[in-house]
Amino acid sequence: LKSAAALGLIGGLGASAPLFAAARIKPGANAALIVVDVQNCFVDGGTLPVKGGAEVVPLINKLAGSFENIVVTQDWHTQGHASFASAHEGKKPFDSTKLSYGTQVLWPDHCVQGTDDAALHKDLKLPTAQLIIRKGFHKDMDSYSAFEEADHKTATGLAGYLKARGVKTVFVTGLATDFCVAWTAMDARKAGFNVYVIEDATRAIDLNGSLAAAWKQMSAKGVKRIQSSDIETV
Ligand code: VGL
Ligand code: ZN
Repeated sequence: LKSAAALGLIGGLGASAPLFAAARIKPGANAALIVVDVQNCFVDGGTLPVKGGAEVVPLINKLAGSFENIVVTQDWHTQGHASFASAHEGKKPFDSTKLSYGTQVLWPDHCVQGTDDAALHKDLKLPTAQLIIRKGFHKDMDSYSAFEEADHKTATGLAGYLKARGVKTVFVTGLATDFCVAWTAMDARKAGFNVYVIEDATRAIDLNGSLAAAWKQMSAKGVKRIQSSDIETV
């Protein structure tokens, strides 16, 4: 028989309290929260709404209090951008096409530079965020990832910025889980960071099974999947 101590029965825990709480993650000075594309375009009323997109806002606002380093991204397209179906004769939104760098899903016109649609969600409160990375601004190339554009060569500079500031671990949140969040998380691994995706602080587009595929690819690359309750709040 195990001792009462080994069973966790010491210390006056009430019957309803868990004997051992799961260890929570305390992000340190070398951790950064990356908030991906929480913009009007990706919530209801926007041009490419993600189901439940606005629900991530209060969670991200709360998580922000646990991080010294916060980076925000904005999808920031030119008018007539190559990722827009409207730029391709005979194509409809959610069709695909081949571009110089590979297959490109075609989207409704969205997140055009300087429009209200491309602005950050008005309830996002990240007063301590230090950097906003805008991406997808080359007319002929998309950039789901905050680290590399779709040719997998053109850097955004984010890896260098984070490394120069001593960041070793990133926690990725925002929209959409299966596109910009997933590509950002996988490229962060490629750049050598420890990477967590905080699942409940993301929402997905889920186009033809893209969400399940994204989790599979992320997991294969060593991206860890956690919930916001796994982070110690301050
Ligand atoms: C995104 C599709 C097109 C995203 C951006 O933020 O996940 N998805 N542009
Ligand atoms: Zn886009």
